[in-house]
Amino acid sequence: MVGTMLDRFENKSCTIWMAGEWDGDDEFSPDTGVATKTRKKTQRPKLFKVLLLNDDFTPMDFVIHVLQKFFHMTLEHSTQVMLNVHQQGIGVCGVFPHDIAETKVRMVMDYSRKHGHPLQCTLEEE
Ligand code: TYC
Repeated sequence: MVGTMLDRFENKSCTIWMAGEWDGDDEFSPDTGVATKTRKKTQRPKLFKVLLLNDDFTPMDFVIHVLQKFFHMTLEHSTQVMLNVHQQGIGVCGVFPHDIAETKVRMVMDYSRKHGHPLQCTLEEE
């Protein structure tokens, strides 16, 4: 007999039923109980650029400060990024999964409003 089934073992005091299968030579192989279900590989999360927009009113020093505070940039790097946004109109502060990018945008916007500056920050899928 071949196939998955329950086998019955008798001993003096009870009957034990085991899950397993019979092979062609009348050998019974009990199930080991180890789950072997295959799973899909985890997918990489979509990434989003956090963008800073230029305006005519936000002080350069404040933009540099924001880049250091929220994007952990050095003074040199934050100055470069700020000047790039100032000249090109837009620039990337960093690339993150969606929830982190969204949080960064909200924190930069809230902080800028709190300090009375119109600095704009947004996100865009990579
Ligand atoms: N253009 C601003 C100024 O001349 C400086 C600035 C740079 C503002 C980058 C916003 O994202 C910005 N004071």
